Amino acid sequence: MSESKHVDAVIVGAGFSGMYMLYRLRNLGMTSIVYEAGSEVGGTWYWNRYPGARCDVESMEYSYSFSPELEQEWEWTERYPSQPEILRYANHVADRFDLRRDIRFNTRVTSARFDEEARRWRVQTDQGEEVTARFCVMATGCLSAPNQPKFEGLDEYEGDSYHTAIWPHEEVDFTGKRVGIIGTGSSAIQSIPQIAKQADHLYVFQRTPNFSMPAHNHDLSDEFQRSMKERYREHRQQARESAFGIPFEVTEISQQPALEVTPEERREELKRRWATGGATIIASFADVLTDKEANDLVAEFVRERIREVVDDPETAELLCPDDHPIGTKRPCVDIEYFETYNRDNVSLIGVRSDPIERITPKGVRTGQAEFELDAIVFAIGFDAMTGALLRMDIQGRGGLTLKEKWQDVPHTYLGLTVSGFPNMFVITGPGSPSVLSNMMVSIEQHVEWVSDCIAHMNEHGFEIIEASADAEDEWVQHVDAVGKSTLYPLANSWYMGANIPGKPRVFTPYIGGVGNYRKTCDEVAREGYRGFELEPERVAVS
Ligand code: NA7
Repeated sequence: MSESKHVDAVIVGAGFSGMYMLYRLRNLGMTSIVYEAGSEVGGTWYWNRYPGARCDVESMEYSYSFSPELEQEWEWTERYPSQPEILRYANHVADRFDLRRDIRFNTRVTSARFDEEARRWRVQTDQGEEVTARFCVMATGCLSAPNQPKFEGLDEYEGDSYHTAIWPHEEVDFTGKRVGIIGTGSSAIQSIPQIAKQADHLYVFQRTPNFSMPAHNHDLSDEFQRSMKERYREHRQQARESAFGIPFEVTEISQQPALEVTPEERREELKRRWATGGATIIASFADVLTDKEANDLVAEFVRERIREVVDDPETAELLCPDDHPIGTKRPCVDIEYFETYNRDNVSLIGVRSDPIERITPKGVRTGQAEFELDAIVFAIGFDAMTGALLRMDIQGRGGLTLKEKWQDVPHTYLGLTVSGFPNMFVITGPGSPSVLSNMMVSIEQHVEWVSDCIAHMNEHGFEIIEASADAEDEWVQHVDAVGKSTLYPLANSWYMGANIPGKPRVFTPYIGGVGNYRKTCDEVAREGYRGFELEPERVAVS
């Protein structure tokens, strides 16, 4: 092991969070090292290169706002940006702000331990590097620890297998192949129409059907971009103050309860939202996410659309979601997903009634049938929100590990900090709006809050900041109470940790709204970092 080096901050991850954190800390005159497991920047958009991968937030919203020059000069091409375009953007940002010189690629952080005596984090990597740092910023992403397939017999499978979240860099050609895809979450819903166009036959193994709305994706006209750029500042401000990090003019969250309008008015509104495309239908009435009756009306409208599009009534019924309120699992946004089931070369296999028993050398076996496949695509999601953090050995005061601390509930204060883990920050951590929002807006808010906090500490001679246990408990209770006031806990979703066996069942993100959350964070800072303990620098004794 080489002699350990010291920096002001270690940042784990070079996605949009890590890159901006590096930029901000550099502006404070601080030294940082960013460790990145991938060979390039981009995080989520570096790994998830499966066919059809695309963001479900519109491109002109899903971008950094911190640099007016960047936002004016960058040209987006489509309403919803494709993965290659977002990755190009991430690379452009890295070049434009000369970020790469502080990023160590192909390097995974294995452990981060707080040395109480030295008041430093000791960080180790899988490349044998060790570095000490005053601050440790976890910019590890919410959907970055893939859920690994655990099917019996997988080792003996003779065909090719892929995971949507670890897609190869070279092109995968399914031409002439019998392909199986397991899962019907967002990744599958985006890739199925694309794979179906190539494969000889595509078998979709669906356990739980999902709600999906048409993207109505299209090229962006120069005129639209120009007019948007003229009012970008105001637009961004609206996004920051909104519920989901998307400007009101785009989401238009209705203030009206669904049952307070006539059935005709309700239908008109739902039709209008459906025609607009994207997940806006969830915001069609004020109570869609809080009142089951209101939710049922919207859900039934979407089921009707599925029955309208899919020719075979049995397939259509199997595709109709029935086990969770609409919006309580991340709504999917698709391009011709349901239409794809009208192709002759696509078969939907319901594995809720007839579960997958094992993978055989030749394919997939359910209780009732065997499917011979040349390739299997696992679109089975992620150990979301806490997975990427818990696969590192993170130790705070007294050797307490984050795994122990989060055994029952992922305790955080504001989703940003953890009591017992001084000078460690988590970007878009559990207990913050993160995945319930436009991630770019939440990332910028967190990074700015953290860098302002560090600037405050430097200015006032504080060496250590740590969330108090009381403030943390109060926050955890608040996140839980707000979650329970909605329909979200009714779904077996990855928001609830329900997709990973043994994971605690708690509603992990904060649904209080991006704008309200920002106000709380700003208040905390204004009140001298309420709920935090700040320790001054130690005076050297000669
Ligand atoms: P998701 O949304 O977690 O979807 C995973 C899918 O895989 C889902 O349909 C699961 O069915 C299915 N799955 C998982 N394990 C199995 C097994 N063992 N057998 C059959 N089916 C299985 O992940 P995505 O990658 O699609 O999307 C994650 C987020 O990324 C998305 O919400 C966007 O925000 C971006 P289940 O529902 O558990 O029955």
